[in-house]
Amino acid sequence: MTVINTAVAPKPDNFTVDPRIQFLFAAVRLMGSNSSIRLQTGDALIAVDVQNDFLPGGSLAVPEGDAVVPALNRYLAAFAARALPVFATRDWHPPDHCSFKARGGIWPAHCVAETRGGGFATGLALPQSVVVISKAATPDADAYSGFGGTDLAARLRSGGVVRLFIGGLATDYCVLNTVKDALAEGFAVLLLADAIRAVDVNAGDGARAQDEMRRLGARAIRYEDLAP
Ligand code: VGL
Ligand code: ZN
Repeated sequence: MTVINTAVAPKPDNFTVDPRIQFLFAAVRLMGSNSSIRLQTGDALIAVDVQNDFLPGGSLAVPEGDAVVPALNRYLAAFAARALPVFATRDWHPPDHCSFKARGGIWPAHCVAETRGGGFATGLALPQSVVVISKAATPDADAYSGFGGTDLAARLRSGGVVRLFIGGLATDYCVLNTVKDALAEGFAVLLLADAIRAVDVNAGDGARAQDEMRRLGARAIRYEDLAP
């Protein structure tokens, strides 16, 4: 009878990782959750509706809406360093817009064209080359999406853009609808999870919007996920 005393088995010379642990590492890599993102030609940033009326003190203030400004500025610096294109959408309503309460809509008057409330947030570091996309600029049409009634898709395609980094305001309205249209138009979408804020008319609207965007194929990232 042979007795193997495992308690005194010698330590192997070459340390090897348990294959079960190796499998776990491989699975996490395949999930893609920890792979860093390298900015490259074909990428564009879209800053959605970062306008004064959506910031604290504005007529349709988004809670913590001002937090997207420094958050977006980090991404804007990364795009500027690589000379990659930046687009900024804006709600650009006439004074008698159909979405306003005075006309039976659900919102207070906001982002009226050529007013301070419609202006981009002071401190948002948009490059000189930014392409501004104005939307919902006629009395009887509303558009939460930057693609709604604009030439955004055509401009992106003619610029060779295939992947969009999207952040701004508000998660549960214009970001949500811009992301959905971007995916439907065939763009890859990276949702800037640290550079969005929600109106949250109903508690949880922002979280549900994020879930929906991910379910439809957007990947939620944070600035730290960018390769240096
Ligand atoms: C928006 C409400 C009304 C937005 C625009 O930019 O998310 N929200 N108009
Ligand atoms: Zn609006």
